[in-house]
Amino acid sequence: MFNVADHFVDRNLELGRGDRVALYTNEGATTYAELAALVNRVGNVLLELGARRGERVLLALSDGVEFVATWYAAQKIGAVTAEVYTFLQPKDYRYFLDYTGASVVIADSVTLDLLREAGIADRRVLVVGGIELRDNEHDFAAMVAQAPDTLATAPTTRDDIAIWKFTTGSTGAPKACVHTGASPILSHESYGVGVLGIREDDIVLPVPKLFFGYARDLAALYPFGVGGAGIAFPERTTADRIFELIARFRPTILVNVPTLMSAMVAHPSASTQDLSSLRLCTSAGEALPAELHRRWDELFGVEVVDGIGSSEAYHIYISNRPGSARQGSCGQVVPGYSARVVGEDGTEVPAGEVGVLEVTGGTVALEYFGDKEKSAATYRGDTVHTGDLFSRDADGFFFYHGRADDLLKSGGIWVAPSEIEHCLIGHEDVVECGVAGSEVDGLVRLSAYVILRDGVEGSPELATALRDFVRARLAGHKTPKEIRFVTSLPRTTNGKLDRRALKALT
Ligand code: 3SK
Repeated sequence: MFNVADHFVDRNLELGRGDRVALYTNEGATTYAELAALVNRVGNVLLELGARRGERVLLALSDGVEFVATWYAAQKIGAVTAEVYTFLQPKDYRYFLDYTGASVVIADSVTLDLLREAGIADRRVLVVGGIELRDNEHDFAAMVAQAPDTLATAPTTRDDIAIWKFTTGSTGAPKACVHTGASPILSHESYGVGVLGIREDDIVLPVPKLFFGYARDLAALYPFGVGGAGIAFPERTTADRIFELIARFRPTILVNVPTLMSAMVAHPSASTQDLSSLRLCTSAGEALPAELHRRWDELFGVEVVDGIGSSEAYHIYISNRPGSARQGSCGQVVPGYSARVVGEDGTEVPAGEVGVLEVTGGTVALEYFGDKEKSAATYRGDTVHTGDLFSRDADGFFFYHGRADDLLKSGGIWVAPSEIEHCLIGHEDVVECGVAGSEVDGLVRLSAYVILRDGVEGSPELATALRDFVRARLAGHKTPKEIRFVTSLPRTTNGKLDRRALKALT
């Protein structure tokens, strides 16, 4: 028998860790004993509502103890967890309701009205947060209070489908990468313990929300695998909020993304913040520009462990190692994985040459649910064809060169927009940027969309200075023709730059 909830929650009770804190939230601390009992109660409620082994349970829920307990409860009854962003439009929720076919949905005050608008009268909805309910809706607190706090684990195996992880959908509708329960357990061992050295005294603060697997696993699975703790907070993440949470909870690991790292570095109070509780900060989701990494090191002195992962491969498969991180590189292959950089003919290219990355490992998804063609093009057994352009040096360090399908031809030569973005972010006034190409008279014209540091005004002079900055550092054809100053950039629900939406702006 093999069950994710047994492994990450109940095992802590068997190991005598019942009184240790598993989760910190705005409401206080939850111990492993309290969490295990809550998981059992919620599991009984899910069964009462009709959720069954092998069926999807859809979580449209803000971060907090209810999210974590419901996620594990669904695992414990052998259901399949599928979680979505809480700030979607009704039409997006409609898509996820249809695609998952979930008969039980968990909602809260943020998502309930949007789900109602999407149409959930035919589903059973468990609602967190004391809201006036309709016939098919059930109050989480009331049902949980009357449910038994013991629950037998469903007799699942390593090969049972347990987790759906959604792709970000920047190129088409989001698809679910279908994973068995073995994926988080293998990734916890290889990346959580093997690379980060996660341990019992760690407290993990995630910057992205828990619906994003990168954050959920690092804050609510991998610490639990060693008796450590995570932090979950429902508010939108800002640099201010992260500084406040660091001061309040004194976390040891910050699970970060480059956009928030940039916002933290550019924050007016950055130089006076006390980040001394942190032993490391992970970066993933997008490539970390070397210049941002350098500025972070200079300002905060908290070691950054940059890596690359994906929903297709479950989690991070290439990463720097604490103590030997290289700025500008995503690091080396995580134990348990192998990676090849291949050319168009599918054979490995020599060190230093750019090709497409293929990753092999035991956590690679079985398929994209409902998409045979895309699955066949992406997965071959335990290998995933990532579509990411990489080179590898003689020491086995990998360097990101953008996505193969993002390349633009400027001046007749292929250009990766991410290279220009990483260059621009090196300018002291730039906090975030995105580069897109549009066709003008059959030629590609590069436009850079730039968010400036607080207090700096966009002007024609600054635009010229930014173009000169790029021209001085990269080949001439990589200099954007125009610079547009903006206050926000289109992002996918996982916070990645939405290149399709950016292109639509040009
Ligand atoms: O970057 C991603 O898409 C990702 C997805 C799942 C787990 C980890 C990461 C970094």
